[in-house]
Amino acid sequence: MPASPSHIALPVFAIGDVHGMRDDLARVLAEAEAHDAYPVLLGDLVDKGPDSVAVLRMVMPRLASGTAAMVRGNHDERLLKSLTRPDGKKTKVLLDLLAAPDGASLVALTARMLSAAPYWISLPGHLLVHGAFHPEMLTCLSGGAGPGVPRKLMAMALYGETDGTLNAEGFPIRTYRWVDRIPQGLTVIVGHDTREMHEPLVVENASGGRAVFLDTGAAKGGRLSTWTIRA
Ligand SMILES: [Mn+2]
Repeated sequence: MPASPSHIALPVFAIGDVHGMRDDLARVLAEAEAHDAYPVLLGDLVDKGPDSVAVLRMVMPRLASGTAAMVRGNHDERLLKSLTRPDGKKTKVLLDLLAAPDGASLVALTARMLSAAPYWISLPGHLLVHGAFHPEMLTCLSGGAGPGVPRKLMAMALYGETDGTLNAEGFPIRTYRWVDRIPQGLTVIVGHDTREMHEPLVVENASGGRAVFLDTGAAKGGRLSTWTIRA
């Protein structure tokens, strides 16, 4: 398994998809601090909820100082694209950022933060990724960050696993065959999919690998959940 990012110390507080829920994020960051735990956000910081800009303001200094980490979600990726392609579509979050008194610097700092965000983070016995796991994430020399991450793994990390078909609303149908490919002894923690409201869903496969679905529907009528990885 690739080495863990050296600045991340256990215990870790994995934090599900925040989706602009500023007050919920403030609460769980305070909880992490009270437990002396290191916060790792599972991605999708923005969109849906009331204040994505406040969420970015809360997360940025922590990431910059190395006192928190994040993996990249599809909503973060979409925002990054809208920040770095001036001729592209302006998302609501980009317009909100630009409307702030310090808009220009906020845009630059957000772009820097999101472009540095890895696609997954490996910790002892755990892998944290927004969408879905692929076994090659365990041996990929990129360690989950930077331009060396293969496209296939990027897509799994950001969007999860799909079977190429669409549902009645035109969205790709998500599949979970990847859960069966988690090796024994590994716990994969993902966001992205609201499998259960309120409490994380834990699924164990036949080999003893585990998936934890941590998105419990913050900004979608559920709550923001955390999962503690102990030393
Ligand atoms: Mn997502």
